[in-house]
Amino acid sequence: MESKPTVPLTVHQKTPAAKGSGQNSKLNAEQEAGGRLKGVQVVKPIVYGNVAWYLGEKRQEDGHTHQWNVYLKAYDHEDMSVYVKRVHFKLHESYADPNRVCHAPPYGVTETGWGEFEVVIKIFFQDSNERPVTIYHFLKLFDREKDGNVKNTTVPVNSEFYDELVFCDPTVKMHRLLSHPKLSTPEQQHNTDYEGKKVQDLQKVLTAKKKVKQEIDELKTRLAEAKENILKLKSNVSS
Ligand code: SLL
Repeated sequence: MESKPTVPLTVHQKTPAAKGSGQNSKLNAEQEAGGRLKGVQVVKPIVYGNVAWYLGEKRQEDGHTHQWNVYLKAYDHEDMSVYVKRVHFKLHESYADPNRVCHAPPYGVTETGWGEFEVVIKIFFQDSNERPVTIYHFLKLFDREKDGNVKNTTVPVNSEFYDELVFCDPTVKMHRLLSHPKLSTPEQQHNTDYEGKKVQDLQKVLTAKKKVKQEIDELKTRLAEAKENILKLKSNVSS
């Protein structure tokens, strides 16, 4: 997912087409009964990942070499607790208490350790009728050379990803929470320059498009030449 191009970061909402008044009261009754809003989609951009720092040496007592923080946050710094009930972070079983739970932002775990592993991040919503969303994040402690060897560096290592929570046909309650006027959490810069990445990705797409067009043009020329050759050969054979 790391190389995934960034996508529009807005919340898209489609409201169902207005119905006649009779239909409307039926719709309201359905909604109040805990129905779902058919055709409505809400997108919430998120960022998750980890940062890790080398402790400077291998700790005598436990062999730990790094301190790290694994996190989940809103891309636009909104307070996710309006619609998120809690976030579970499941660590490697070598940790004494691998199941960590955050009931409020900042959603994250800070720990020390010696090895890399996959962290399972599970997001539970304020309306328990919305199924929890699970994200798998590989906790990165080491930067590697192209050949796979660990780089000897003391600068913090960061592995961060952009993604989106997409709510299709949300429940009425969930839709109300998702549409809540935004409250923000203390603004903190992301570790990745997503706006810069967006420009770079767009440039890459344009360059690739130009290359594909060039190749098509070359193939067209070769095809025309081949057709011409066939015609020549045919007329040679018949004469
Ligand atoms: C590895 N497959 O071998 C991985 C496992 C486990 C990481 C990594 C310390 C735990 C503790 C820790 O860093 N575990 O001492 O509580 O690289």
